[in-house]
Amino acid sequence: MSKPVSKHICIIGHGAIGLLWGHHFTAAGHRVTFMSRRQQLPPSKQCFTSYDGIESVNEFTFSHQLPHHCDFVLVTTKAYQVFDAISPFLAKITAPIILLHNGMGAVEALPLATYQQVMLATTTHGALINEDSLNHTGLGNTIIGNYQGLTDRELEHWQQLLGSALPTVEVHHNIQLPLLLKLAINCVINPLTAIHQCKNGELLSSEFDNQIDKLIHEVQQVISKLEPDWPHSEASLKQAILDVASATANNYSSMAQDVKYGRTTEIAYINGYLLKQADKLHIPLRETKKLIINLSEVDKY
Ligand code: KPL
Repeated sequence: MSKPVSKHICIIGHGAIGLLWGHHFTAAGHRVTFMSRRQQLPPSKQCFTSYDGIESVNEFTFSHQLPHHCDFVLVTTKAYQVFDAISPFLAKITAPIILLHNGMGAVEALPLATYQQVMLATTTHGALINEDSLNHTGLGNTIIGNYQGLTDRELEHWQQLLGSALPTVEVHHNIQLPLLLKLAINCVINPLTAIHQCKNGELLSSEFDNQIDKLIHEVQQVISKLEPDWPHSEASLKQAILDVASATANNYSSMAQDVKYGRTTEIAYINGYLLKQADKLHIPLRETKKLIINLSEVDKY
């Protein structure tokens, strides 16, 4: 197969997932500029340990400015940073934008122009920043879909480009479905592991069973009303959530880590998003509210 033509990719957000894509794009022959809001920009040479344990060093441009030309913009900040990270530049972005973060609701707040092409994405790849190196800790799959302005052909083009750098990549014709499934998983695993400061796998113990069932009931009530094509029952949703807890049993969820290190959590865009939708539908969510109060984040959304 012929090598894809080299692209210039702008990545906003140089956390673990942004760097993971950056290293894979560079290895696939593309040029990567990271936009950073840090006063002191990171060093251009960045170390990477692949999933197979192969170490390499890749060279990136870190900049405070949007590059003059780029082929697409990948946004990998936390959900609550999306607005501040992208809206100052939004009017200048003519390339397609891909938003890749946990939680939902960030894109709706962006002042997008009608001509702008926007994709939403979700990934199950795992990556960890370890001292000065980025480790690819779990192989996964990325799903992309249209938010506005892209045809199926264009989606397949971006699927091909992304997938040739970091496989596997799928296109979903109703991206809301995979995003809502990820939201449901995060609504259960993230706050429980954050409150109990435990690994994802510890949620498989029977002591959490009752609370997990109550949360799933609430999640299912809301999502099944939001999305007419939602394919899950409470039982299949529970299975999906327990499968992720078991596949990531030895990991601490992103929210457990955010709480541990005193960082803002994404709860406003995860359980908070669910609660906002439930309020609109007049569905009371007692367990979800308790979790939010417990994490003392209630007034952040
Ligand atoms: O997405 C996750 C996270 O940690 O944010 C998983 C691992 C799926 C747990 O909900």
